[in-house]
Amino acid sequence: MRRVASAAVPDACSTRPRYRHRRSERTRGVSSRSLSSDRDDLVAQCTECALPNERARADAIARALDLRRDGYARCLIVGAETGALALRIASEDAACTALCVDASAAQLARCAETLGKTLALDAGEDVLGNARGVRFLRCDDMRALKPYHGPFDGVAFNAHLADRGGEDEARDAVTRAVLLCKPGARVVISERERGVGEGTGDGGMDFASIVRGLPLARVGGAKELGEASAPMRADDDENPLVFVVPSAFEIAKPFVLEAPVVTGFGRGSKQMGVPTANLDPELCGGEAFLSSLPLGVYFGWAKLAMESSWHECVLNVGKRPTFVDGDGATIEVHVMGASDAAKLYERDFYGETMRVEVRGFIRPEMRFESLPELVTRIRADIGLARNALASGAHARPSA
Ligand code: ADP
Ligand code: RBF
Ligand code: MG
Repeated sequence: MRRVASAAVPDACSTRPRYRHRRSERTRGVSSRSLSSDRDDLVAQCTECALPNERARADAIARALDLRRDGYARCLIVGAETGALALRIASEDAACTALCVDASAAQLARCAETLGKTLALDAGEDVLGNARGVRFLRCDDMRALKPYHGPFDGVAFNAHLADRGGEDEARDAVTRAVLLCKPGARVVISERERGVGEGTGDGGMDFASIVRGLPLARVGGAKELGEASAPMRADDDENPLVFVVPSAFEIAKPFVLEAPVVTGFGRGSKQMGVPTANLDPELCGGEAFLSSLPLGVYFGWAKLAMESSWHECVLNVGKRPTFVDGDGATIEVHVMGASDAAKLYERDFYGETMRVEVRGFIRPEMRFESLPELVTRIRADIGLARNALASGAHARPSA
């Protein structure tokens, strides 16, 4: 049923019971037909649609983002709310810019209005807060965010994840954000207090299970992939969950893969410019071993049985969700030359045995919207692998 703004406005939104509402003079008589979603409709009907503790939460998030650590920083705010967080970042961190995304255009407009009003803009500055380095983007799927929107030094999930769906959607959104981050970036998750009215709070989400397998380390915690962790809640307004994106992840137990090179899908060299030697999965420890590994991108050292020296490599252990080519797990190793231009092998080596010493994890496997996006990301993975291997922490095997 469509509601019009002249209908009775309830004291509280049906979806956001903790929010306080007051009918706006501005929106009286405006038909919801001119608004693009139910959420917009709700936002447009009230002028004081704010959580009582939004300001305290914004302060806690801004502290946790620690954006000033390198002087200049760019951050992503997911969930505009009524603008307290954007305002905090725009007004206090002069060297920080933010991209603020929300599914609701009306919510973004509310946020922009807060910025415009509260910053007491000088003549010439525009009311959308753009002059203060905050940009707005309506977006209800994090996949719409492209690499050129980042890379980010910080991402804040601002009371947003629980509203948007279940744990799978939350994991997808966090994964997407992590992929747009620079190494060292902070990822901060803050949800509304749990259990106060239907549709509010983090709905019982366990963020430990949502971030498991993602390249994220709890700030101050161990830097190890898949570390066992107690359930984590994100619904304490003044204590959001804080993670850091490591440049590469330590893995608890480095492992070795050794198997003959088999033919793959014929795509790596020709379509992507990244040849991948596919190792026979049957001979790589079998299904039980492969299914115990987090699917994703790893780095390490590789060599053919007949070679005497080891080469840097990146590998994907996964099911290639970007393509429809069956969902069996494959192990694909791209052996890196001294530079991208220098070709390491001028030949194919199908049937030869390759040994890979896997040293670290870079990121989980993702479905990309297009082949160029996947290739761009693989190039970034190669750069991260080079840095990690050059750091000296992962010495070249001796023999
Ligand atoms: P396929 O789909 O059959 O795996 P690719 O297009 O992925 O074919 O190319 C991979 C093949 O290219 C490898 O099996 C190997 O024989 C050869 N190759 C040449 N240089 C490299 C390299 N640097 N890394 C991986 N494979 C390479
Ligand atoms: N395929 C995906 O669908 N998603 C990925 O995130 C992904 N990451 C990869 C990362 C690296 C470093 C490499 C070498 C491959 C990756 N692939 C990924 C696999 C890719 O789709 C595959 O190599 C080609 O389709 C050729 O089979
Ligand atoms: Mg291949």
